[in-house]
Amino acid sequence: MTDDDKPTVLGRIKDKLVGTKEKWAREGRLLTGTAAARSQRLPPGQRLVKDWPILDLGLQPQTRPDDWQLAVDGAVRHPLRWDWATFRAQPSFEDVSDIHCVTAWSRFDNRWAGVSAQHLLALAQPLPAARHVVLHATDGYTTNLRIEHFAAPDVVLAHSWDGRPLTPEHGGPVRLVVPRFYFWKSAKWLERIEFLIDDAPGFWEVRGYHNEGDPWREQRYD
Ligand SMILES: Nc1nc2c(c(=O)[nH]1)N[C@H]1C(S)=C(S)[C@@H](COP(=O)(O)O)O[C@H]1N2
Ligand SMILES: [Mo]
Repeated sequence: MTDDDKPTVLGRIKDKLVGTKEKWAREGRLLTGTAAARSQRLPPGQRLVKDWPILDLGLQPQTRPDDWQLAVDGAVRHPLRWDWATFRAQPSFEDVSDIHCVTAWSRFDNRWAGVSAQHLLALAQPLPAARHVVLHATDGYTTNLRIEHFAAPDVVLAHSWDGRPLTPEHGGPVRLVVPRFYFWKSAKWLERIEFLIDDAPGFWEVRGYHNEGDPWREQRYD
């Protein structure tokens, strides 16, 4: 293949990894068949890790902060376009939360710093009819959330983890963090937040994964 063929982003992803994860969804792998109260810190079927695994489609964009932009558009009164300086000029927000990946690892006490989703919502002002959000990432990945879940007080557009800039492999310069759901909802390399009236399932949601992804209800697959 020559460079001129310009393979699409999704044509270069780890096909094997994607196939394996689709198979897990079909088989219902890891399901314990139990739900748990959120007061149980470790959701059913999860095991605690101390390191921080890296999971993605095999493309790790290396965007320098100076080249990064975030678009906020769709069903909003005030579309936004933030470059790095504008992003960093927003009120800063910190939150400590747990990670729960659908492949069964959980990691407690991650200290995120960035801009809160609530601040972004206050500026962008979604239209009353807007019910859904799609997160778009530089590697071609997408994932969807209901607007009220995006609006939760612990959702952060994170630029730092444990006091250090987010590394490229973990989604820097900016990733989303949505602690309430499995970690696939937390889009790395965030570049666009699209507000929608109708739902639009994302990369894993159209490949057998649950539309909502609540770990305590074991919403791994659809
Ligand atoms: N842009 C993008 N975001 C993504 C993914 C991805 O492939 N691309 N993978 C998701 C999945 S399945 C997980 S578990 C987490 C992994 O984040 P980490 O590599 O920082 O642990 O990122 C999520 N966000
Ligand atoms: Mo994941």
